[in-house]
Amino acid sequence: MKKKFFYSLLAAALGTGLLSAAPASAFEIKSRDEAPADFKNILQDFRAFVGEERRYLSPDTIQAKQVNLSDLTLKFDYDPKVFFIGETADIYRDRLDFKATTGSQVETGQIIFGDTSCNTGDRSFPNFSQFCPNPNDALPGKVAPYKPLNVGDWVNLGSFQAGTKLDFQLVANDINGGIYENGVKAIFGLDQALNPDNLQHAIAYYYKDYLVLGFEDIWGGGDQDYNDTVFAIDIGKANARGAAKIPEPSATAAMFAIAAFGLMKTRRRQAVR
Ligand SMILES: [Ca+2]
Ligand SMILES: [Ca+2]
Ligand SMILES: [Ca+2]
Repeated sequence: MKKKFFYSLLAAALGTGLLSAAPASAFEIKSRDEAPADFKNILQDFRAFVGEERRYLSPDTIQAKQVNLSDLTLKFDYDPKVFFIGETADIYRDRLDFKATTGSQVETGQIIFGDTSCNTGDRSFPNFSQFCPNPNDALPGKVAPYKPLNVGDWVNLGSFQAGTKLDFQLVANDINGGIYENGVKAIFGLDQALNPDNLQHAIAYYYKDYLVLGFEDIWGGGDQDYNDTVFAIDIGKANARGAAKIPEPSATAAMFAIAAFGLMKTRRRQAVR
C-alpha cells in the first residue's frame, strides 16, 4: 500500500514537472563539517583572501598575483578538492566550472558550483560577514548545485594523473541569464589571453599548500576587487610544493598586505566623511 502511494506521488510529481527540475550534478557538494581536518583547522584564516567589497588593489598587485598556469598542472597523481571560501558579488550570482586536460583527453563544462553566492542562512558561522559581505537567499525552485553555498562547502574533483592540467572558469551571473557584450557571453578563465575582454580575471595566492583563487566577475574589470568569487584548491602538498610559487614573501605577509588594503580603504572612507 505504502509503495503504491509513493509511486502515485512520484507520478504526480513527474506530471507537474517538479522532479524534472532537478539537474544532474557532476559533483557532490559536501559541507565544511565533512572537510579534511587540515582544511577545517585553517578555514578561518582564508577570510583574509576575500577582503572587502570594492577593495582597492593596485594594478601592480593585480598583475603580480596573476595565476601561474603551470601551477595548475599536476606533477603527481592526486584527487584535487575545491573549497568555497566566500564572495563579494552584489547583484551577480556566478557559476564556477571545471575543466581537466590529460593529453588529448579534455573533460570540460563540469559545473562545480552553479550559484557561488554565500548563503544568508550561514550567518551564525564565525566572522561570516568577512567571508560573505553580500550573501543571498536561494532562488525559488533551485536545487544543488544551483543553490547558495555555506563557507567551506567543497567538492572532490576526482582522481587525476600527473600531467593533468586543471582549469577553472567563472560564468558571470549565469543563474540570472548570464552577461553578454555584443552577443558574447561573459565566461572568464585563468588565461587572460583567452578571455573575451582580453583582461585578467583571476588572482592567485598560496596559503599553507592551498592555492587560493579570486575572480573578478565584471566584463572589462569593473571595480577590480577580484573577490567576487573566492575558492581554495587542494592540489596536494607535493604538487603545491613542486609548483613555481607566486612571488610573495610569505602567506602571512600576503595576509597582512591584504588586511592593510582594507585598512587604507577604511581610512580613506573616514577621511571622506
Ligand atoms: Ca565585489
Ligand atoms: Ca552575493
Ligand atoms: Ca568585482
